[in-house]
Amino acid sequence: MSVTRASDNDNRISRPRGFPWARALFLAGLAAGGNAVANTSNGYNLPVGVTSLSEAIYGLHMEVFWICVGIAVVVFGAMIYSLVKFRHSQGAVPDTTMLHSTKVEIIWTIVPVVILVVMAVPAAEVILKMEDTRNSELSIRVTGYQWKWQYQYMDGAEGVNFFSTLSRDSNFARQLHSGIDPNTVPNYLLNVDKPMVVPSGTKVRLLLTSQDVIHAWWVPDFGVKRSAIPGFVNELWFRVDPGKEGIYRGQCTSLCGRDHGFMPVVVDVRTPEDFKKWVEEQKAALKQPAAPGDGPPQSAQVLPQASK
Ligand SMILES: [Cu+2]
Repeated sequence: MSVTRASDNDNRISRPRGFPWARALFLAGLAAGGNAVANTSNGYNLPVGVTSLSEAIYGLHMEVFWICVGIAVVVFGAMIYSLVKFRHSQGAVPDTTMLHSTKVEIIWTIVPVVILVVMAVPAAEVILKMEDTRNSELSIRVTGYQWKWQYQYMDGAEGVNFFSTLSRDSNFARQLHSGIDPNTVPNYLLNVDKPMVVPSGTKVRLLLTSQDVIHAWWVPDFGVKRSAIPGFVNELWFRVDPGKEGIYRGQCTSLCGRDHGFMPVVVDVRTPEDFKKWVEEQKAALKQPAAPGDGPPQSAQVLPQASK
């Protein structure tokens, strides 16, 4: 009942929107073979991503970036102009009339306050949006283990439950003295046996926790990253834009032990119709009676002991 499709969907990589040069850099990156990460980053900036959240974060980032550029131009412009125009060799005499000028002090207090408020308002809006997990249409419980992820579906996909571990080819290649060149392994250390499958255009809520140490679930293209902490349930949400179906990759981003680098996150985004089909396949597989001597069906997976 293998449903792993990660490798045959790899050509569905989203491209960056926006400036033509960003696209050119992205394509140059592909041509240079730097296609290890299927994301929308051009390598020089944050990825725009494929969710409304990631787009809002990117927009905020660029807004603040341009404000900083404006400040730099004004400050360094005034500085360089003063250095050149009033240099000692031109007979410049220090002007002492502006010492303790109340007018100047008021201006250089008010201007930064206005700039900070201008930045704080959109930042607060984005943060509130990120935290708003209400009205989600699909919830998935995500549990971190040393060193794998477990995905337990709720709502319409209740009962679907599986582990997602590093793909076998990456796992072979990573062993000491394996003799396998990692460059020959597609999506080396960024591929799993069973990716999380979610529908596009749907508000998906993840409930994150952990069974051992602190892990963190991160998919840059979704604009989400959150810690999975034992004894706590953290929430995050994302809604992938319709038309952006494909494979998206991320990693555990909390230093969680020896194999921290070997528990990637892979999300397979499908259209709602394809997702429904996938859920039905999974549920049908759950109902299949186990062959004699087969042990428990795969659905009734026993939680693994954390390996030492
Ligand atoms: Cu981890």
